[in-house]
Amino acid sequence: MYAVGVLVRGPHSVLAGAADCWQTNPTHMSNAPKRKRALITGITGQDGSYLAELLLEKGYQVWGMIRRASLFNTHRIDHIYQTPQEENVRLQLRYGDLSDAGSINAVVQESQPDEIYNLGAQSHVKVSFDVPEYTADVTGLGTLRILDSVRSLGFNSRIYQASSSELFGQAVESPQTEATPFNPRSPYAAAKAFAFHIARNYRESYGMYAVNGILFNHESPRRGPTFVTRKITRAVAAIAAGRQEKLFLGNLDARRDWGFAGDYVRAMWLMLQADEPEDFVIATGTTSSVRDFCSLAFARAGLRIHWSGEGKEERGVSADGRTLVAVDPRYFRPAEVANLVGDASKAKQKLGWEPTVDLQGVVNMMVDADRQLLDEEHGDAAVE
Ligand code: NAP
Ligand code: F7E
Repeated sequence: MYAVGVLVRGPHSVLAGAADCWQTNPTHMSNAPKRKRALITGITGQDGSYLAELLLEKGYQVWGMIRRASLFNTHRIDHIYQTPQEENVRLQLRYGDLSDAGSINAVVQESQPDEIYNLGAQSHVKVSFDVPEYTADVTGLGTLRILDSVRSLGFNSRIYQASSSELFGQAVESPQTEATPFNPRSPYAAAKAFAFHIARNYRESYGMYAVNGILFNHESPRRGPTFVTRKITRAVAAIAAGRQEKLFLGNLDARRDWGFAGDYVRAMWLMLQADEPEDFVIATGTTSSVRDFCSLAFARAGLRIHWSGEGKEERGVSADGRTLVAVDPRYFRPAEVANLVGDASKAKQKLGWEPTVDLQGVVNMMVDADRQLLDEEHGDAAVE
């Protein structure tokens, strides 16, 4: 195994918020309090990177499990990365894979975490139709491997499971709460349903502190480029710069409750600080269509679009008559989730959690970041 470390810089100073994470350690030789230790799977992903920043700010010792790739896949955490030769290393990375129980056991054993955030997953809904068995293995069974590793090692680690609003699928009520029945519509959602229930089962069977955060869609400039919001904001940046002609999308009618990822990782942390292990819905409470998101994103770049036509013939057209958005059925899904909107009242009441960024704020942040990125790159912003 290889180890890398981190020197926390700027706003992520080791001094910032450190008081949040000290704990006494009765087994420790000295009387000095020790730092809390957190293990994050999926640390190289959107949420993992924001969560790592948050925990470092709070003074944690952070361990991240990363998987081997043929190219560097740590760009989202490069700004908090430093070599293991530095002093006071606070972030350590270990190779591992959610499909490999041995590697999970090794990193859990070595890090002895107070808290585990299981964010690793094959997280793309449409791709899960292409690789259903792999998705079930990593996104579903991977969660069981984490839980059983902690159980068999006899650790008291608190475990956060990244559950998803996709569990509600073709939702039977609106808005969705912790009590809304699940109705998964994809291999991804089915895998997350297994993960949800096995986390709850380990909590009930073995008294483990394992909780599900049922998070609705959350976005940021670090969102993967094939999720619809980022696909749109990258295309808007490229079109506004004259580097791309049009954007092809799938179902423009789909409605989602979009929040900001930075707000949502704060909720994950709060869930593991509660007195009792409980599951929570995390959402903004407003829903908008893909079409709405598009209109807002183009407007942010100074391009007003109007919509004409219906179904596969629908177009987003600029004031000067150019088609900037067209529908390509290749992006339709075998089964679609039409409309999601969450009610996060329980999180507000019990955790004091509320979102700080609304949809317009998310759109502005993402469009501005992608335009700046394009300016800096002076390169080609090829959009999938
Ligand atoms: P993401 O950007 O796709 O990140 C997924 C992470 O999982 C990446 O670090 C990825 O590594 C890692 N991973 C993938 N396969 C793995 C494997 N076999 N073994 C170990 N790690 C693996 O996802 P995200 O948006 O940050 O979401 C975080 C979690 O929350 C996921 O579980 C997702 O399903 C769930 N969730 C997300 C949302 C949302 O709106 N973002 C909402 C609800 C739930 P690479 O970097 O190497 O690919
Ligand atoms: O799709 C529609 C698409 O891929 C949103 C993941 O983080 O959130 C995410 O899953 C909607 C869908 O996210 C395109 O059909 C239209 O209705 O951005 P998405 P998702 O499927 O909601 C949940 C909560 C998770 O847990 C997941 O991990 O947008 N849509 N046209 C499109 N979607 C994509 N990707 N690309 C299109 O061209």
